[in-house]
Amino acid sequence: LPGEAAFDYNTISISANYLLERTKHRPSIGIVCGSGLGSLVDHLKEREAFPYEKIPNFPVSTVAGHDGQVVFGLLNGVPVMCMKGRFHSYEGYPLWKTAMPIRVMKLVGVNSVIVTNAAGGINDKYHVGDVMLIKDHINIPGFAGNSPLVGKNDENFGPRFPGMSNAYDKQLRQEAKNVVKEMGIEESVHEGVYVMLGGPSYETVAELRLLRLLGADAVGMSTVAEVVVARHCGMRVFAFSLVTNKCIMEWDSDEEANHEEVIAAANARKHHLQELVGRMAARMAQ
Ligand code: R1P
Repeated sequence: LPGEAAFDYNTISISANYLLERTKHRPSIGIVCGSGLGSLVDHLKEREAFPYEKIPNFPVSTVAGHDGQVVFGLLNGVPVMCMKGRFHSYEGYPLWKTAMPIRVMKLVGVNSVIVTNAAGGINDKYHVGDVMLIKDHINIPGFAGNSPLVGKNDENFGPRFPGMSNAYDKQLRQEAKNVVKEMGIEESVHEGVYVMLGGPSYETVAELRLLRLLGADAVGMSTVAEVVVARHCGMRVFAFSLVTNKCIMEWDSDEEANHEEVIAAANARKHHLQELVGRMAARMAQ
């Protein structure tokens, strides 16, 4: 329920301990897979998967393209903990619950996260299949007092008033630009600002024009709550959006955004993204 109080440290420890007792891996890197991006973690070695339904206190995934498993394994030899399926507030979850897996990651021992999403491209230089390294976000639900940190602050995780001006680690963004160069995909990679809306309806043309005026380059319905919670508990964050559709910025267009095109675009780019994530995980582990 939207007003429900966030789980406390002990309740989240129960979820983390369930996993720690069952996996041999001890990852310091967490990965959140966006819509259609679950295949990012399909090639892990020594893979161990735990369905969300089995993990105590865990929410369940209800959206197509989000499987619903915590997956541990080795990515380029680096132990990682992955959310193959994320939660969104439009599924009926309060924001703290959509971001709760980040706290579970923290208690498992994760200190850096890679957060991915499928997003609509607002910036007219962006094309379907492009990647946007996220350099900042605009937290629209936060403007109205809807934050995953609302409620009693748990000092075990972090301070009452966490800073957000360096939410997207500068050094990791620089590393990502180096990786992108090595991969030879600079032409289709940008750096920009992600804006979060509640969804689940896609944006109107007037809303998209407003978001463009505000300085947003890509729009989606996730990521920000996870990043706020990760920063609150002191994790380093690297995040990117895959542009899965171009936002319709003109009135009376015959086109309309749909989730099928989002999944298809994600699927088409999965190999590049697997490589990007793999190379970043290797660098983040150093
Ligand atoms: C819309 O097609 C869905 O795709 C994106 C939006 O946020 C929305 O949930 O999913 P992820 O942000 O989980 O990638």
